[in-house]
Amino acid sequence: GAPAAEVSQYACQRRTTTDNYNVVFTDAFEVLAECYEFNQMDGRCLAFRRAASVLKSLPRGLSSLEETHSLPCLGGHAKAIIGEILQHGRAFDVEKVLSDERYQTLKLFTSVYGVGPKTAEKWYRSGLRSLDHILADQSIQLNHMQQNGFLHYGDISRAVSKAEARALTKAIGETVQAITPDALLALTGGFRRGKEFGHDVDIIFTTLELGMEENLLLAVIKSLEKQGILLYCDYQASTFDLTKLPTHSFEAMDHFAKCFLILRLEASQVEEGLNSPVEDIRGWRAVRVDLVSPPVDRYAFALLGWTGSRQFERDLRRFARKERRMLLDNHGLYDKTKEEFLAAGTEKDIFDHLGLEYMEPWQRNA
Ligand code: 8DG
Ligand code: MN
Ligand code: MN
Repeated sequence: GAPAAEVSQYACQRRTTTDNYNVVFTDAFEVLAECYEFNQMDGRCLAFRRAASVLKSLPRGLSSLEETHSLPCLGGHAKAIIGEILQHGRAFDVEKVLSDERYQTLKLFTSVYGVGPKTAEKWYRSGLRSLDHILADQSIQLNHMQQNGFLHYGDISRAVSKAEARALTKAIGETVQAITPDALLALTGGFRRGKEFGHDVDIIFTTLELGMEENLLLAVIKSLEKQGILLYCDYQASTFDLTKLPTHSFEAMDHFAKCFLILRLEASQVEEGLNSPVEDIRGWRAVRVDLVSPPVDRYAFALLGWTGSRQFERDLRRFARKERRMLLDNHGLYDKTKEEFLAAGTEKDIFDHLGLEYMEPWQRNA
């Protein structure tokens, strides 16, 4: 057949759907990336995340090591892992990590909402090995987020289904509409990319009237509380500064008004029932929900940023900086050559400014 087209080193130039034909390899790479993350080896961690991302974009599964020669972002270690898996069905380094007590424990501890690698490490060092150990330890002071992480552990460690995400989008949409009838709202994050399951539900909304967006978010939170479905709320007021240039970092969280919530979802709200027979009998489940409310003139940038994937966003920013001398983040796009901000009303405008072919949300699963 025709020679395969060259694969770009940038995820924003690779159309990546949710169909991953190389899941045996990418799962192995994710384990190693996570292990390096726990050991604060950020370079190696990113290298394996990049390698996984490249394989996710391929139209078929790798069947020989030769096929990797033309691919970008695959180092010697990654190729060795691929070779081992092709030959034996598994790789020694990956097996070693998976059976490592430290890795297993840090993975368990960070599965609690509000517990990051640093806290997990601290607990591990003090000899703790299970969630029961932590709850029983009188000397540990859990913060509010972690308390709720433990309280709702069973529910929020279980995947959220598309039907559940749709039900919550409808509920939030109606709440927003009751306050501001002409608001803009979209389901974003992994579900906008077409994923069947996610770890949370990400929703973006704003007012058509500039400057009213933060009030809307506050009113929505108040309403959710009144409806009796707000189980936990971490509200972060806007720290957005119009005059600031986009950050040089590829990872930056944004400065928009947002909140990280745990909401109560009733089984009766979900057409296909809850994603668990146990919760379905109970009649409700807890779900992690993120809401973000950017000013309307930044809506396109925020929507693009919150749609992800993280690897796709990272490479959009890297591409902008390295190939276009532009700075991109969730707030805007700055052209360093022209020394001016480039406005955008849609995501397509941003791809156009960057001279990139448009990628649909479902092609951004890098
Ligand atoms: P998942 O929930 O299905 O596991 O995957 P996801 O939807 O892709 O991941 P996510 O962790 O919910 O993040 C969705 C996008 O939101 C991701 O591209 C990162 C982006 N994001 C920002 N700013 C912020 C922020 O301040 N906090 C959080 N939590 N996410 C943010 O752009
Ligand atoms: Mn999400
Ligand atoms: Mn999220």
